[in-house]
Amino acid sequence: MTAMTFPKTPNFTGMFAPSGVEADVNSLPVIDGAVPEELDGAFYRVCPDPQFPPLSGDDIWFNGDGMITRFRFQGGNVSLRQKWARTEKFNMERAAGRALFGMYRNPLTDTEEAKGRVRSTANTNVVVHAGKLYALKEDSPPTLMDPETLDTIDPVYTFGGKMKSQTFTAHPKFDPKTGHMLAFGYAAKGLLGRDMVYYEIDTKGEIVKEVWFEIPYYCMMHDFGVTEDYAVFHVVPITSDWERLAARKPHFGFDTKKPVYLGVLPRGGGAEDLRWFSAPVCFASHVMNAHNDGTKIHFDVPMAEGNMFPFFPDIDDNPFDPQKAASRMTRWTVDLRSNSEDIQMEPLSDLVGEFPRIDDRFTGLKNRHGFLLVQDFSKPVDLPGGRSASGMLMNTLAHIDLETGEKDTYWLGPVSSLQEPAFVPRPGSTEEGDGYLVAIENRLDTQSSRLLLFEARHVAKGPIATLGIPFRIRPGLHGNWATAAQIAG
Ligand code: V55
Ligand code: FE
Repeated sequence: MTAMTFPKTPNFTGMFAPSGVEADVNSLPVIDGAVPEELDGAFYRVCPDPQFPPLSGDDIWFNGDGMITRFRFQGGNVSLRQKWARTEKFNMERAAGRALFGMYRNPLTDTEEAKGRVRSTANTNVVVHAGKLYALKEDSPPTLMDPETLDTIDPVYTFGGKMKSQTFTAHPKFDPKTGHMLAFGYAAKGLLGRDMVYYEIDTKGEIVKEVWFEIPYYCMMHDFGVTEDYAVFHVVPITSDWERLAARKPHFGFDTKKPVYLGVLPRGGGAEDLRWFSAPVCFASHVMNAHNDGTKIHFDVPMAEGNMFPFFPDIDDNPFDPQKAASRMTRWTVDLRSNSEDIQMEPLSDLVGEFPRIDDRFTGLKNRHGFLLVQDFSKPVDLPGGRSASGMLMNTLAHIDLETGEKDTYWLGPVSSLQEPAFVPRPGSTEEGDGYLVAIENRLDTQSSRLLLFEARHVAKGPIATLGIPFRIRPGLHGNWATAAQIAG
């Protein structure tokens, strides 16, 4: 293996410099406050962290190898374990001592050795279900890991061969009543295709429901919504085709000429029951929650007027517009009893933000408390250039009361950006929002990281515990809390 030189680009420098740290830390130092002793479980999260310099000169953040971090809470102590997911890509590249896979979701740019192999980086989300840790990338099957050791059990897990889809979403949901994992795959029969499949997976980890259907056009189906009775799929024109891949353009581009669709699939039904609604073009990716009131379906998303991803540019070369990229919580509503195909849209908050979360025990149910990372542009920034390397400075944590419209926010100061929080229920409680939010803070001035714990319904009072992390954690995507009992299976 030769020495590694990464590109000197924003994707590979500063907070985004590759980390490669695999670690075991017995006890994170408490800088301020205290961790409640009763918390017994772990916060799992993942970030892209490229093992090798890219084949293609530069590379987008979304293409790095999944590095998993586990913060284990027990008796007031928090330990840390961090390990790369051993995906097929990771193992092959480690053996070769260099990158073999090329651009994000473009197998035409792969080396001969990589052709036909699973391209997963497992870099988008980590969830615990049936005692197993799933590291997820939406272009591939899950990578199955041991939730204690973070050792990889199966780099390409297909539920014992029962999963016929080539892909599995990074945003599965958990039905709070049945404990089932609800998921889907898109481009399920092959890259760029319109085939989708919906899955329900029981508490033993077995696929118990499977519905195949087609979406109106190929696009990035990054997330979805579930309610007690329906699965809800939003089709937003972050799209692609083989010409783009052959031309080595970024896989996705935003097409303002296409409408947005919302597909509603009755969970008890089949593909013939799927109904599509539509609206003029807009951007929405993550789903806070959804619920149904009879045949009326409500779907809550951070929504922007235009493209939010500068690295997936407009397909007609319209310039990126930061104003139009500002997303605000919006409620989409459709009614299966109505003949109208329109999606009604109504604002829920004026805060500009993304990475929506809830008390996950209310997934699919009408929830009152929403949590969001917010960009508060009115606050000072004390950094060279005034921004983080990603261009997104999530300087504020917000709790939104969806019933009263009240907001409760905490500004982290002029040098900090927060990563996505996860909800931690208070042991013994069942009341919505009774618990904590855990999140990694990026300190952009010193390029260091801390772990923060907030009371979920009182974020304005600031963290109740601040813990030091002895090395820089790369900016991440998603994570989740699992109780000790859930980890044990
Ligand atoms: C996202 C992240 C991904 C991806 C597709 O919206 C969408 C986030 C980290 O990778 O492949
Ligand atoms: Fe996501």
